[in-house]
Amino acid sequence: MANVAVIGAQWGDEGKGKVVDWLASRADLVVRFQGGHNAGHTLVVGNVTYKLSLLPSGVVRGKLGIIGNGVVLDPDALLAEIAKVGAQGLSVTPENLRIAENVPLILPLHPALDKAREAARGEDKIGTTGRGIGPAYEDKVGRRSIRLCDLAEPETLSAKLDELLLHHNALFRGLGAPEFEKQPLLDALLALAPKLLPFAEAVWERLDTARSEGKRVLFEGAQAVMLDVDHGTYPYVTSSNTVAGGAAAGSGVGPDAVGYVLGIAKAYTTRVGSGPFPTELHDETGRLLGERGREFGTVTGRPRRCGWFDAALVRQAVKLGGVNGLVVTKLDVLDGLPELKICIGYEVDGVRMKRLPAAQGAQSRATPVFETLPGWPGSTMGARSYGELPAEAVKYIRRIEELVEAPVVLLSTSPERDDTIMMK
Ligand code: 2SA
Ligand code: MG
Repeated sequence: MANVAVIGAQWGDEGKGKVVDWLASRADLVVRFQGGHNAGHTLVVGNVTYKLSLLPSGVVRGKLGIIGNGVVLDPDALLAEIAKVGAQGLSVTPENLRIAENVPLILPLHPALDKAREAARGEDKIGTTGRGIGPAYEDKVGRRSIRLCDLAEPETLSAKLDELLLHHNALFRGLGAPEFEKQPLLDALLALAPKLLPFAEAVWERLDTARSEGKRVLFEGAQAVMLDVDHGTYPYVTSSNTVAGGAAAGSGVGPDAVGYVLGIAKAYTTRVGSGPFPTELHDETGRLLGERGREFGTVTGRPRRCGWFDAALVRQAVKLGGVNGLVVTKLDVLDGLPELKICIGYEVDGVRMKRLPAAQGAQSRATPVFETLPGWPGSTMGARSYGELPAEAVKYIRRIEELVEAPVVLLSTSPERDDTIMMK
């Protein structure tokens, strides 16, 4: 089996956690390559539910978890998550978790700036998770980040903090928000050093060695292609590259290290936060999807917006993300609906388009062009074989395959790991 990358093919929360967990049993290492604790992966293992944000899902299955350099790491959030899963009986130590020494850190000033900016945007807010993800990536690209390895060099750390605060305090002053003092930040980071540095290493080297030994690597994406900073619904995106191409740069391997890209899509569409969502439903059906699908953010608890499956959007994600095969999740949420709509393209200012336009205004004016399919009676919940599916459900999946131009290789019919149907 080739090394697999798992990525979201919509706007996140497609059920990647379950699929990654399913694949983790076949891998030796599981690598997070972008995002941070804005991600929320729910894993149901027997009667234990793990809600992971930063930890690679593989640690739940006894695999080596790796946090790559493409992630932005909040040290307090990491230690809190380690303590939380520790209380559930899962011990996370440098034995089963390694962190790229060059990973940029999220400091308390990052969520403060994130929230101050969102407040200043008012109605136009992005709807971020408020975790400081965007400001932390800005500092990385602006060459100001404090990185994990800096904790081992107090003098470097001190000088870098001066530079960082020069930049940030000017922003805080502009936003009328409280400024940050250096000494408490420096003290906190030096206190974190002995807790974090034992996890730090050149993970690119470990991955290189692992690959030469024939070990299998699973790359675990967070968020989704339509939230990609380059290819998503900008500016309503997260600040990292969520496409599979990000796996290489975000962990320090060549592009050939990713052999197969698995895209995950819900049988309908959801989105949290602001931004365009052509197939969004503001009616009873939308509420029904949210209720049945328990559509609330894992991290922030925010209700998710719900709508019909957007095949034009997923097709775009398939192409941009390099998706080789698709997993469709939460099919059971559609059980019993009399008819189902699938978006096959958009109309923008009277012009038919097969893809979502790039410009912000045009995206917000894009109205969906629908095709209607019959629903199915009865339940697909927990189905474990193709034969258990109603004919209309099979037809729905087959039509999705045609429209998104990728095969549906797996179908997930409940949060339980074993309620999964292999389609090919
Ligand atoms: P940010 O915080 O800067 O990354 O926010 C920017 C946009 O990215 C969206 N975003 C997400 N969308 C869905 N799921 C995410 N993770 C959590 C989850 C969400 C939660 O898995 O449930 O708990 O609310 C996630 N993370 C970021 C975000 O909504 C903004 O649109
Ligand atoms: Mg999620």
